Amino acid sequence: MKHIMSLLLAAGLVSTAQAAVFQNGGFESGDFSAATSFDTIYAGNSAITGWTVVGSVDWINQLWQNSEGTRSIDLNGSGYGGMKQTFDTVAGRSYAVSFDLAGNPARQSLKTVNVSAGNFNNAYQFDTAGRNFNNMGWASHSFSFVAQGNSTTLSFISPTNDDNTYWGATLDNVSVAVAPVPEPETYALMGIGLLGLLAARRRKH
Ligand SMILES: [Ca+2]
Ligand SMILES: [Ca+2]
Repeated sequence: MKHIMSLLLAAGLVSTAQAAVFQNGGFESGDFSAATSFDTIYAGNSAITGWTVVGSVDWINQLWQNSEGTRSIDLNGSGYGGMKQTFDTVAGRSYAVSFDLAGNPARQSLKTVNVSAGNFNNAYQFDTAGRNFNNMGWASHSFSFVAQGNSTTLSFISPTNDDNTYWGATLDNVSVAVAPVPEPETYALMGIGLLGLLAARRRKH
């Protein structure tokens, strides 16, 4: 049996890789080291369950109003920063992502975050003017992407500039779900609509 298994492994017919599902989108779980209002986490530290830190971020613990639970992320810890997570996908399938965005109001300015996943890439902005720790003004965003392979990396990167270096865009409540596939009836209706359109165009000529 062992022999058969190793043959299958060698042939690439079975995989020993653990399935990685998207997790901890609200940044609630992990090894929070300090009983403080925030903990600066640097690249290479895997304290935040499921996530990879780019540069440095601040893991916020009740310092300000979160959009979900008691923790969230300041994407600029002490300089350039961001968060990435890689999870299993099916190539060619569409996924829906949603997230809540605000900004560290300790520096009033326009915050920017570059978001990418699969074939999707976009920059989002949040203006912290008039906001404070008790009134963060969290804004919900959503988008969909098409997976390019059997795993996808979702990333939120905050560029560094004078106003973002220590006080970045803030992130909470990230979710990833398989986007609903249109019902066959929808395709049929779309087809009929398209035929009608083509017929109408032909009549014009
Ligand atoms: Ca949270
Ligand atoms: Ca910070």
